[in-house]
Amino acid sequence: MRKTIVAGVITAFLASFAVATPAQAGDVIVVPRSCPAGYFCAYQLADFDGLMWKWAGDDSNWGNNYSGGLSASNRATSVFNNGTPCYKCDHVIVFDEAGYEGYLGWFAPGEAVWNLPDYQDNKIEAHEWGGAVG
Ligand SMILES: [Ca+2]
Ligand SMILES: [Ca+2]
Repeated sequence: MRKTIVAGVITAFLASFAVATPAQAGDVIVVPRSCPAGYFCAYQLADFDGLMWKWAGDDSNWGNNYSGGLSASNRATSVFNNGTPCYKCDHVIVFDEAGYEGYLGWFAPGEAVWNLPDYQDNKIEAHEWGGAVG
């Protein structure tokens, strides 16, 4: 009986830990249906929430792309690459500054990041489609 109680406590502890832990590789992320096929979408808040900006092509300056009266520049906290698979043109490369300056990384086709890491969060100001970098 005592062993059963201890096991129950451990299970409860692990369950609470799992809930508090951010999404990890292998977790199922429910990608946003609001992002049309063929588009790269950026969201104002984590978990694909808040305002959304979307692009089918490249954009060297997010400063003139508005949603809800706000430009996309330095506002993306989650992103979804819903691009159509194609050779060396389905990855989204993102930049810290307009004019494709300040490389920040890339997102593979189908990749959905529900909460960008600090070095990308609220920093993206331009993107272009291409192949994987590095
Ligand atoms: Ca633009
Ligand atoms: Ca920036």
